Amino acid sequence: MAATNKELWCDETYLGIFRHGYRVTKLAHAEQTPFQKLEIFDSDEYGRIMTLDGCLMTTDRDEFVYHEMIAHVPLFTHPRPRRVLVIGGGDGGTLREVMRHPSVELGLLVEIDERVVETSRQYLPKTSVGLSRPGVRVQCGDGVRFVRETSEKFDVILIDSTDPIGVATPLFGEDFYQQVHRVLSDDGIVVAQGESPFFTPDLQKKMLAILGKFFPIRHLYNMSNISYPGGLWSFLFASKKHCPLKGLDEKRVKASGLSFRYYTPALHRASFVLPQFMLDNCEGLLSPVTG
Ligand code: SPD
Repeated sequence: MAATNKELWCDETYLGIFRHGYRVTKLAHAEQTPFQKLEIFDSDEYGRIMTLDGCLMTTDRDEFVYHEMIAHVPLFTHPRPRRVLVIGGGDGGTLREVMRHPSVELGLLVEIDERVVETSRQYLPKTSVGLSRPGVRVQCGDGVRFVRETSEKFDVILIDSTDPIGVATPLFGEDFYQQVHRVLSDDGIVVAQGESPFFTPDLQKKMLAILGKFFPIRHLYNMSNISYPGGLWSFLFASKKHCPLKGLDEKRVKASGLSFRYYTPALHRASFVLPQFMLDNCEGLLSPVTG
């Protein structure tokens, strides 16, 4: 946090090459957990803000963008998602969206840092409400170890991780995705937060190459928010059977009666249409967009 002319700012420096900041009114909470530095800021414009190791995770103002897009794109692609696993996502926002789907019977959250869950419950009520929905199980532990050891199967797995530094690094590795593939049902789908197409093109290529070892269908899709460096942000999508465009049934979205602030079926489709620089970067690694 920086103080300039009596203004307080919460700044994020991303990869040591890009800095952005929010004017805040106070540092509401700060602690070093066993895994990372956890801070909560109050602000007039953005509501509560949570950072982990100085990386901005979520703000009250625009959390809906990320949480709707990580959840509804795969859940409306899968014809009947019943069992959903969220790795990370201790703030509860992803689960909040997952549990709105009437077919979902289990939403299991495996978050390594219990303090993220507890602090979110205390400071981010609007987001963490997802942690208390019927059908939710919250397990604090290592997601890598969980997928290695579990005998449970899931229809959809969502990797709602922090950036690939520190504690989240193994969630961007091949061994992890081999296990994710093993615990997915025969028509399962995995979506992971996929970082910035502007700043981390090599990471996106590396991740698609890993997914290509296990999954016949691989895509990137984009969203745009205020909070993540550069605004444009990607998700990795990999599937054993269902294509994110052919699988989307707009009548089902309508019949669900769910209302959204960012997601629409048209946006679901459009988010898979990538700018030329991303297509060039990922040439040969993406499945064709059809449907
Ligand atoms: N650069 C930020 C990427 C963080 C993605 N996860 C955010 C957690 C919100 N549930």
